[in-house]
Amino acid sequence: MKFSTRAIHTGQEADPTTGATIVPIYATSTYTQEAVGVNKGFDYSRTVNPTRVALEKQLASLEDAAYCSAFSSGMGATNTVMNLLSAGDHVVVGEDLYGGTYRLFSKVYERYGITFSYVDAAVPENVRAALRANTKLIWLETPTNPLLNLVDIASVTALKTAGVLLCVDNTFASPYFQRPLALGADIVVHSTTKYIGGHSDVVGGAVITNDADIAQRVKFHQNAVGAVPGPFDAFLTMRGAKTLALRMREHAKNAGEVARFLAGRSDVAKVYYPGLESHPQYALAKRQMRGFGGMVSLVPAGPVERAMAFARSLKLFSLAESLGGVESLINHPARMTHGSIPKEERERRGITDSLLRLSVGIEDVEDLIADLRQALDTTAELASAKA
Ligand code: P1T
Repeated sequence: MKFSTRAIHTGQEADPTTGATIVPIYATSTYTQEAVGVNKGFDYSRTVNPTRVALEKQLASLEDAAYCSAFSSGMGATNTVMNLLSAGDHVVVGEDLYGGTYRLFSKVYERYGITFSYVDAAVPENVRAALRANTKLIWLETPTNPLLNLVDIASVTALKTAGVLLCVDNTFASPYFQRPLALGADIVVHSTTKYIGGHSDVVGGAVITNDADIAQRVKFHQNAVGAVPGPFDAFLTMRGAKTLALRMREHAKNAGEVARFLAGRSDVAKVYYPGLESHPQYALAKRQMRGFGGMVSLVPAGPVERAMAFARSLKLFSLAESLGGVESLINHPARMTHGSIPKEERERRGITDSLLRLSVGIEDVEDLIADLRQALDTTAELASAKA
């Protein structure tokens, strides 16, 4: 079956007890057993819940994978991948990544005796150079948050040595546009809060793999640690994911038009979008992704005050963290999503105080461009002010 069919049907057979066409919200923490150890495959909802199981089957199928464990947040998913490691292990990390992931690695797992090397993974050779005898994991985002750089997943797969797992955070592309497992990744992580849920009304995460051993270890930790989504969250995420293909096509179409509009403005200093021919990795984006996604970052010309005034002047793009919902958002990475990265480190990576990130929604693109135009025009006099 094709992607859109699987999104709507996989894991979502009619309910065996009632025939309900839509998977019910099984709001139960526990299950009545016939005798000790005799049950219908369900014993306690931290361990297993039918609504969550349906979501897990749906999400696995979207990544063309065999196994999925769902979590209460993207960070819950990331944390569980880190639970597979032990003190003394080393991780190579693509340095352009979500600030919360950096915070988890640097503030939590360093204390547990795990070490990290941050590299510019846009150059795969940098990943190879950072590998050590005790490296157990390579952690990548592509496209990256917030600079929309790409990492060549197949090239990194080719250089990894035995015993090293490759995990790709596929949140920005979504499984509709990119399937890292097919390119050799061992594990895919999602913040399902974003495109998969798609409506900014639920927080969640997923760990997806084709490797039975990894899947079993992730399941063990899902139950042992307990960062599981409740049945209501699983239901909302599953409902959102049914329309992922439709939404992603619109997000990408709108983002492409927004990026081209911004690139044509002389008062916009920089535009980051993998679908622009001027993007340094445009060729890789065309090869590795089936579409360029819905995220666009920009630096308006002028000082920081201009960037801030521009963000405030927008009427349709809400100033908010997160991304991937049907509504457009604008985010200031330096002070919002990436505030946990020290300023010096942030700036070295290119996350300047004037960088803004757009999550381009699926409103009518003419309205979105009109909003961006009026916000640029009304702040134009600040563009020539000295930085
Ligand atoms: O917020 P949560 O569902 O826990 O997901 C964390 C996460 C993981 N990976 C990536 C690539 C992410 O972007 C995020 C969350 N990001 C934001 C909230 C944001 O606005 O960038």
